[in-house]
Amino acid sequence: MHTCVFKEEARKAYLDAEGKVDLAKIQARWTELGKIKVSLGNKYFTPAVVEKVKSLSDSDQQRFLDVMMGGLSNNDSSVGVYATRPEDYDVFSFYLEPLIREYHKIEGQTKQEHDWNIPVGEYVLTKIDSRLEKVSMRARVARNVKGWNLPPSMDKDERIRFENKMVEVFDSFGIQGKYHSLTPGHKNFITNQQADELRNKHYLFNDMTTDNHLTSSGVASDWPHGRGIWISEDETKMIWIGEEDQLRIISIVQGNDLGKVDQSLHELLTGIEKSGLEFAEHPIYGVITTCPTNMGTGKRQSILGKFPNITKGGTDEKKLKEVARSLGLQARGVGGEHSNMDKEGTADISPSARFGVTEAIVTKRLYEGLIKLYDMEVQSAGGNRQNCCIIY
Ligand code: CIR
Repeated sequence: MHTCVFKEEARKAYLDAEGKVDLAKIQARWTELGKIKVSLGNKYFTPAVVEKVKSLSDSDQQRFLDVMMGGLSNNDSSVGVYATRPEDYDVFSFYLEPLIREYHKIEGQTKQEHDWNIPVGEYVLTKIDSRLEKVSMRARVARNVKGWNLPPSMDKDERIRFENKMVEVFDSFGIQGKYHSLTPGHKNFITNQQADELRNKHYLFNDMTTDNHLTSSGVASDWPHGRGIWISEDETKMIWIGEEDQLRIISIVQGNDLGKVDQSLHELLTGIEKSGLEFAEHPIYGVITTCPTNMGTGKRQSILGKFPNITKGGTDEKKLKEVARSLGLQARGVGGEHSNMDKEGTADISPSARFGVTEAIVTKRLYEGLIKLYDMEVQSAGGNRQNCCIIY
């Protein structure tokens, strides 16, 4: 079985005998990785960046190494960097800014705007196909709270303090629900079996120590301390604590009106904000997230659909991914970003853009993309499509 390496161990390969950051060792590893796959973190580790890093303090150099640990430790990284604290986006802007601009295709002066004005009754899936009556619709936003380190550099104590701070919020923010903690000894602790039940319902995130991107970067350190999930009484609103971001705020609605998911999500988000928590926000990039790919709105909105014809019975998921990409959408298996599709071609479809679009535009893009995608599914079925949707 593939074993994952944790940050403290993995980073030793890039230190000198005195424990200081050794830029030559980092350069050698990026060169080696360049023969396998060039991540953005690799591409932007230029001679000018190296010179700049040399002028940083020892502790900032250690931080800089931490930012790159995910990329240095994984042959399959496409991005290869994670922020370790909100300030990294400014302190290391000489490295991260061009990388973010390339990933999000940002040209010229851009500033992230927010707009939660999303109509109910407009983006209705039954308008696309009357059988899309009850569809599993989800939206989530990634959030981190001002004044706290991001998950890659939280220590165990900070993770536990953050979890307890959130429990206070849940006790007072006015939406009925229950918190389930994975932290041993926590008053809301749940057993592994209970956690697996929540995973089977696709509510709770997976054991993070099985993903080398998360372990090597420090995101998964101290697992399972400071991790958990709050679930509303009606099981339509959820909040993850301590995954890739400090908070993932989620709404799940079974239905056909995309605007209703946003309404539910926004209600949850504003409930948290009213409790006095201030989210980390960058003046240009919008919400601050651990992975630069989520910067902007931090919003990911999806539906679960079946595409047995485009995928030829689930055997050609590449085709669905390609078609989706051409429409500005991403298609994933139901078990997360790197999971496979089943024989009915069940896929989670979401717009790819995070930055430079508002929350409202994300919903509009999902709806407009789905019109085209379902049209292509019908065409692939020779005009007679059977399956259409799936409920989770
Ligand atoms: C990579 O660089 O490929 C991984 N760190 C994953 C990047 C995609 N973003 C994400 O999972 N949030």
